Amino acid sequence: MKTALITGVTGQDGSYLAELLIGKGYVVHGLIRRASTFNTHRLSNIFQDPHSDSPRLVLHYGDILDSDSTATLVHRIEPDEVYNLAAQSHVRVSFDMPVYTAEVAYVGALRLLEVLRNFSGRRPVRFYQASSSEMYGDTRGRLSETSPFRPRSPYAIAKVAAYWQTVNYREAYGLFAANGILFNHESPRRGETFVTRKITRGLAMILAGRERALYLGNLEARRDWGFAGDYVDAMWRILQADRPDDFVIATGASHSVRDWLRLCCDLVGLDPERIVSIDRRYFRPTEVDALEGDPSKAERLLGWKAQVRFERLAAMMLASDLGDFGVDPQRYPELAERLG
Ligand code: NAP
Ligand code: F7E
Repeated sequence: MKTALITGVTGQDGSYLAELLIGKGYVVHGLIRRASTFNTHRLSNIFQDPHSDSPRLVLHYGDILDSDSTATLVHRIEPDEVYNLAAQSHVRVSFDMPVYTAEVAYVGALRLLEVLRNFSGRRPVRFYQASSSEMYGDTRGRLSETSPFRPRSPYAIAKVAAYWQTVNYREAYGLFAANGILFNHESPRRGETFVTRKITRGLAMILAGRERALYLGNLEARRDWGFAGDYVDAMWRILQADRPDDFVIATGASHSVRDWLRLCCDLVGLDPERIVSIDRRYFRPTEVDALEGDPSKAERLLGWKAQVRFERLAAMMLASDLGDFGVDPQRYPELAERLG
């Protein structure tokens, strides 16, 4: 039975990855931060059964910035695989908190790599780093593993540094350390301030009579949006490869924020012109105008391919948010048809 450690287990990807690994028979250990309120709602359906002898998910308090407690944990649980998903992951917020973002997203990854370099003398371990399409920033065209990075935010710069540390630990110390360069991926568990979820949740609140308007920033930005459930499968495949390597994970198709807004509004019969206002507060000092990935290396070497496309993703997220606000998705024929 394999053992995995996930940092960032309480986040969108951490929760899907924990489910995937448990389904494959792993014992999963997750690092969680102490908070004054519950922060484990995304994990509630897979919590360890206190009456079971075989734990499925074990949570440990810690922080990616606290390498002493991480080292103690790693030496105690002896993981076969470590997935580093912990980060201050909001690009807009990284302009307000650049140093903190760098400490968590970059120095946190470096500290964990140091812990694993020491531990790997005892047992082989595989390390996954959550790298991001934001690292490409201003680079144009279909982006692959050989495209240059031109980061445009404190978040992206921190992720570029963590990317290169991961490569360096692989080359300098022979650690099985790999980067997944993941393009935007969404789900009903997406954080509520990222634009796809902000829109699906905002429309659901309007239809439930809780809100009257939705305030957004730059509608012209283009992203390559996929489904988080598909993307955690790619993370796992990256660590099962014969040798450590770096992979772009994307759908290969991009759309604008305006396209997403229009599609979601069409699915529930709302007119975006009537409900959306543009608010300058949501613009970024430097924007990444367009990102589209070329996932052919992952398709060829990992046998991975994105399954859920743009329209289905929107329908899935809208239906979930409507349900949360007590609105039956079946009331909207276009949405019901997409849900199948
Ligand atoms: P998310 O929902 O924002 O989750 C981030 C996770 O990191 C949360 O569990 C958070 O814990 C944890 N965390 C933050 N600071 C921490 C610290 N100091 N110590 C320990 N844990 C800490 O992000 P996500 O969408 O799941 O993304 C997962 C990873 O992939 C992130 O590194 C992100 O930057 C990267 N990524 C995401 C995408 C995407 O489109 N989703 C694309 C490329 C790369 P709390 O719950 O306590 O806040
Ligand atoms: O913005 C525009 C915004 O915040 C997407 C993170 O997971 O993916 C994510 O980063 C676009 C941007 O995601 C609003 O200006 C317009 O152009 O949903 P987002 P992101 O910045 O692409 C990458 C791959 C990561 O690695 C990150 O961790 O949408 N936009 N209006 C808006 N964005 C937000 N958040 N809110 C708005 O009101």
